[in-house]
Amino acid sequence: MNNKNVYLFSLALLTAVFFSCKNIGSVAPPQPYGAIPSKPQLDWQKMEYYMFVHFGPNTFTDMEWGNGKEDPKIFNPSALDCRQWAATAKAAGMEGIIITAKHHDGFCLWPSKYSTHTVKQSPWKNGKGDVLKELSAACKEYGLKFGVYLSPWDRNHPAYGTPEYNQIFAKTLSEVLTNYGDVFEVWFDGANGEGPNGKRQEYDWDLFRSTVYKHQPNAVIFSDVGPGCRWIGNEAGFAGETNWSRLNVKGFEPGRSPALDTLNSGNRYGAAWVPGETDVSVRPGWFYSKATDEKVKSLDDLLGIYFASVGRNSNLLLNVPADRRGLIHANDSLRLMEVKQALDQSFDKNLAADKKAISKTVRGNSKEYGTANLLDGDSDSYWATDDDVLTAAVEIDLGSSVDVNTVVLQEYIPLGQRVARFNIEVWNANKNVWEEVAKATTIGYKRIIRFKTRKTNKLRLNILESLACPVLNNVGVYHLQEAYLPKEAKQQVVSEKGDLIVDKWKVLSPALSNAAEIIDGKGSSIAVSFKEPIIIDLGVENNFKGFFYVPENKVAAPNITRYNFLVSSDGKNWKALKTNAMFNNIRNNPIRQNQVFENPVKGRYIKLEPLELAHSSDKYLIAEIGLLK
Ligand code: FUL
Repeated sequence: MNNKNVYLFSLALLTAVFFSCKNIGSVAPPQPYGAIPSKPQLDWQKMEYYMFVHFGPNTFTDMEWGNGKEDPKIFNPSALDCRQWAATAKAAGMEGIIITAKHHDGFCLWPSKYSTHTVKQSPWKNGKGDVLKELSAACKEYGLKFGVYLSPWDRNHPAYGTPEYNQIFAKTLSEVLTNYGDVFEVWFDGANGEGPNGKRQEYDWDLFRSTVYKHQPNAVIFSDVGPGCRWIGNEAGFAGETNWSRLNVKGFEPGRSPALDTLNSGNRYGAAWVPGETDVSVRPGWFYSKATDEKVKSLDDLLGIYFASVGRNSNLLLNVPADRRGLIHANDSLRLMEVKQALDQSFDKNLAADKKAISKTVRGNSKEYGTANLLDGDSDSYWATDDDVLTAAVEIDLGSSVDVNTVVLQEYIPLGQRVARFNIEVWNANKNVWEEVAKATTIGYKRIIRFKTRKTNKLRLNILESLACPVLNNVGVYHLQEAYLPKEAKQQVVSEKGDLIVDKWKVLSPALSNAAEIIDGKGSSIAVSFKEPIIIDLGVENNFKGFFYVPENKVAAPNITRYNFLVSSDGKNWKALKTNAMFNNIRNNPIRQNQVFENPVKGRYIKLEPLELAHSSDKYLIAEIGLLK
């Protein structure tokens, strides 16, 4: 070998040694822990916030649940423009739109071959319109994902309640899933009531699910129990403080789900990955009604919902109903823009970005898993500890003393959800001590923790309990405006403009000492024996056009679902104004129910007889009853 060759040979040798050493030194990544998300579930989780649009015959009848007997002629939006919906969703910072392609009334927003109760039978666009076509095109144009809600419960279809209906529903699904491009989520409503022939359907869920995957293998299927994502257990907009993305689904079906608090919190050791989705409406009901134009949720309420859903490891599906014109009403879109602005202001500046994070526990002492990964804005790089290290601390040096009140944490969920308990401390430089400002349980894909504003130059995250070595990909530190911090809970006010004054009223039944509370205008409820009706003496004859019932504001509480309502002039002879009537969707969305009679009535005594409760019990709950002027 000449000198040059010796030189080259040594170089090659050195390089080989260098690379093999690096291999020896390289540290294996953590193994996945428990159930983990599929690729579509991961992509779905990153969407975080998207729009629900309830639209259909109910928009034109002010109903929450249509009975399927509505004349399709009532469906006639005067200025339908799905591009306006898409533009609104986009400007609101949302990632997609899910449309009620078919609600419980059975009406199809596309010209389905398998039904005679569709847009084709409506006067809209002379029966040539197709809302799904317009919306899917608009979503594409605005870079939004498109999703569909389909209710298997069909109060119109003549085959409903027979085995044949399952086949029809599968074909209906196929139409929706093959004609409008990619569908990111298929939303199966678990509600199951009687159809036109008085029978309930035994759903063939296996058939429905396989039909979805056949046509849209990447779709995430929503239902009470997944398999793609699960209902969060309420329609009020909050995930559990503890929220695991795992769930035990064996033995359950949509409509036959685990307990609501299980849906709300998931199962710590659940066998399947079924992350939560929080669905809630921007208005009190799911469908548009002029009566709720002034009842669009406040910015405070919506931020509360955002932090209790996206901030608690859940996606947020916010319903913004289209109105009778076929447009999103200005009151709703303005509020959405306020929310967007508040979120932008809040998360514009990460005080930890490019600052320093330090931990004594880094996996294999390797840079690959170092704390810098927490602050680099890259969701695929993460900090992890050694397999046997289940508690750990990370200190964030903010460089100088600044106001802080919010911390965003994210686990690297491709490897599962692990952290079960943690706290956050800030450094008190005057006292030379760490002080706890917040503690919580799960993190998951994203956790946002807000606390009272503190001035500090250092924060510490302590992982206090983890089911396997913690693996986090992001820590953000923020200073939100005081207005965006948590508020004290407000007392529920239940009276409204248009209610009759209760001055001379007397509760004759139930004979309970606290019975007067049901006409005091406050939200707290009393429990009444199922056998006892509500009877009220108005003192004098009154004219009224309807009544309202305020239930206990808790999902599946023993509120009244079916009732009779009667009126009398003498308290002896009663006339029924509503017989075996239903409070629609009161189980899942227990809000004030206004019931209007066919014609205005006159009377001095009113009676509400409960016939069925949302939850079997010998007592029912009532917060308030009153009359509509
Ligand atoms: C519920 C339905 O009964 C409501 O009408 C609404 O569509 C809500 C999103 O799901 O189960």
